[in-house]
Amino acid sequence: MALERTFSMIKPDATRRNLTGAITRMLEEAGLRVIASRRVWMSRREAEGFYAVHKERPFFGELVDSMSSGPTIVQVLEGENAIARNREVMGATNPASAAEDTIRKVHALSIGENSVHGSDAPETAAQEIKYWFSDTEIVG
Ligand code: IDP
Repeated sequence: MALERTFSMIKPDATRRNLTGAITRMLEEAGLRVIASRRVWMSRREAEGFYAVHKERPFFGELVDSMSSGPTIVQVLEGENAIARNREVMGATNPASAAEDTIRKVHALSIGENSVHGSDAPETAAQEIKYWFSDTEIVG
């Protein structure tokens, strides 16, 4: 399969606990290459825009609060089958159900503070990359 790109975030619960390196290493060991990376403290408005698809969900307010509570690392990852591979190494949304050795099993605190985000499909990956990065910031 050709190289694919996906969008990833290391969330504030993880940067607060100084896990940026540990999580990036797990992504790299899964065969993913960081081809763009930036540290941002997103505003509530940016978090609301990024997660607009969830705006009717009961946890939306909590999600926006948490994502704007501290620094996030936004990244573009590249690799074979990168979208599925990233979802696999992230583990299930709820860390209690995540498989052994996944990022969420090892590091996440709860279903809300679950340490990482990863795009779930090619269309969302393209949209999410564009939300945070210009073409010149991505160096493959
Ligand atoms: P995903 O991040 O595994 O793709 P989604 O269902 O798309 O999961 O949810 C987006 C994010 O919203 C989750 O990563 C998590 O931070 C938060 N979230 C999802 N479900 C809940 C919940 O029941 N309570 C609190 N936060 C939640």
